[in-house]
Amino acid sequence: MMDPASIVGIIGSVVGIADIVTRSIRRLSTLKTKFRDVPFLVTTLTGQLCTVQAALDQLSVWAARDLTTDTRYRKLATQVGDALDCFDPLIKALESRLDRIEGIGEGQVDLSRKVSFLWTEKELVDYLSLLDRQVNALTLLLQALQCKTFLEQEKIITESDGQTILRLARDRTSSIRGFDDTSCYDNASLLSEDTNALSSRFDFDSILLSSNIYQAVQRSHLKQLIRSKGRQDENRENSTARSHLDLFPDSKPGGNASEERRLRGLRSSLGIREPNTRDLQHKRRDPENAEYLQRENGLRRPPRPRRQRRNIFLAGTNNSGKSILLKGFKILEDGGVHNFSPEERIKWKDIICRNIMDELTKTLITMDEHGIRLENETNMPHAEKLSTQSEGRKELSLDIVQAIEALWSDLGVQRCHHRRGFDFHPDPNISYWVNEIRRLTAQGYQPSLEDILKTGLKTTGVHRTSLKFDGEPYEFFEVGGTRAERKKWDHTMYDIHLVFFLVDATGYNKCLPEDRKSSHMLESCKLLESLFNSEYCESWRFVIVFTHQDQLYKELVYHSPNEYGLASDRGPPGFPGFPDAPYVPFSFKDELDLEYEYMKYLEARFMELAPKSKRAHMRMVWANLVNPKTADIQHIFGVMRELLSYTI
Ligand SMILES: Nc1nc2c(ncn2[C@@H]2O[C@H](COP(=O)(O)OP(=O)(O)O)[C@@H](O)[C@H]2O)c(=O)[nH]1
Ligand SMILES: [Mg+2]
Repeated sequence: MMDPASIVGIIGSVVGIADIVTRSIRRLSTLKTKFRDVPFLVTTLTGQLCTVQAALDQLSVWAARDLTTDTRYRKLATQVGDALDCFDPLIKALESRLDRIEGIGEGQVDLSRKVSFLWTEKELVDYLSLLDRQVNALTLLLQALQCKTFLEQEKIITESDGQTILRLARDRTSSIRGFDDTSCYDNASLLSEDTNALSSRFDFDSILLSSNIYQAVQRSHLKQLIRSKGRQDENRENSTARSHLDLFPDSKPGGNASEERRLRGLRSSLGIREPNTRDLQHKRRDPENAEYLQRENGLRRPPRPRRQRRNIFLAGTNNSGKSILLKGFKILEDGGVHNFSPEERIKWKDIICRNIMDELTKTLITMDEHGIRLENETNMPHAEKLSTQSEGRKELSLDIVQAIEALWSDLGVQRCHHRRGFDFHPDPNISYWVNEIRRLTAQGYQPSLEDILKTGLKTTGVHRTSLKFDGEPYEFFEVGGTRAERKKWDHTMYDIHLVFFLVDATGYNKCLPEDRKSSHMLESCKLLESLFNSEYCESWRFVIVFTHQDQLYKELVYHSPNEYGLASDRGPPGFPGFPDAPYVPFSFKDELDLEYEYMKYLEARFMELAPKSKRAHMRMVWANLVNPKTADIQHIFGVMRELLSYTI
């Protein structure tokens, strides 16, 4: 039984049976080739399995991503988890039946009776019905994963069609278990009475056929069948002889390599696309992977001359994560780790040490301003030392390290840190730094990539960075985000293909450093609006990246985005940052709801800012930019690639 709250578990579990699906297609085709009077339903079953294969192909791209930390996918898992619980036993049931039929010796039974031994025709209809329901749920999951926004995802899942698909998939659990049970081989039929009504009886006919993804998959499957039929007509004679050799692995000597060759031959004769693991790994980077969205959005994709340089602009208010995103891209670049050579990493060491001292000093000043006292009086000399002796230092001496550790464990400092609010927002990564401080001060310390990602450095002016991905050149424009800096943006914006607009998702509770009365979040909204009004906007695609996702839940609990929210007793009343954020009732059922509601709201809010004509060329992504393990940067890169593959 899979973990119902893990999308990774669901995807992993269904993708894990891809091999069985491929094998089953091959074995069913063997049956079809050998017996002319094989029921038509076996062809239908093969077709349905090809659809499954196409869906699994797409899902395996998602399996490569770490989705464990993403609220959207955790929520999705709870919605579709049960419905897909039966997918695995259903496919395995087919395999065990096929094992059984192949286990019967040639002389023991008339070959044509093998097929009916596999299943009676009625049973086959029932099996197809069950498979359809699971495939519907699978397709729905795929569709939901591809959604650009929370709103779209929720719409797909909660609309009555989606609910019906999930309910039908869940309803048949016991029947599926019945198919998995070999004792029912001799039962006449488990469910059906009428096989003639095949094309009209399944719910998927009306529901699934209307979904874009299904239509896309089905179209491709039909094309394959037509191609395959053409080939079969041409080579009917040869094909029978060849298939006999190809499809019965035991009749030919050879190890895995020859088996694989045979499989390839089979797939190609069926018109089934060759699964290629390398291809799958790179699929997210491959513009071809955008086909679903392209079809869905009706976007055009003319042939694009390769190696045309793409200009990317990183926009957003100060501290929204622009520089961190660029660092992530540098790491991702072809041979990217070389962008951070040992010499360069050492340069970051001074910045890291300076940042930690500044952070603690800033906290002490804020405590002073708000009358928050140190809980432990013996820490007073430490505070004194840090305030007076850290000035201008780049290195962390042992006495400063001891002072920082003692102060960080003081309850007064902790209280101030958690009290952070509109006018005081410490570095979100400060607890990481204090915990790691001994490593940072050890002999020969060299900052890791994660250390570098977690280090902020104020940007001024406009910086161009040229990077290459798969040999294609990209030019990134990184800029300072304060109001004064934004005046310098203008002259770089005329030849831009894509704008990354970064928004600190926790910024509803932060002021701007240059104007302590203005909210970071509202400033982001205004800035995005002004970009949409720019004369050059016509040719820009937009990717809105909501950053600091790792901080979001904690922030929401401590400081609700509206005065009636969950933490109104702890957050500042009449909170100025985001006054019309949704009401989050105190008794939310699980912690995800709080975060989910907010994320949904934010997406809708930013989507509204975009002119309707721009929405098809706009994507929204949630990210934790500072943790290289979450693969969020790779995902953002994939989204960028996908958008750039469209002409606007
Ligand atoms: N925890 C966390 N910190 C982040 C994230 N994105 C950015 N930061 C931090 O936010 C600060 C500002 O980031 P930076 O890229 O310099 O912002 P910029 O002014 O837009 O260039 C840095 O201290 C980063 O470490 C994130 O997703 N999670
Ligand atoms: Mg910056």
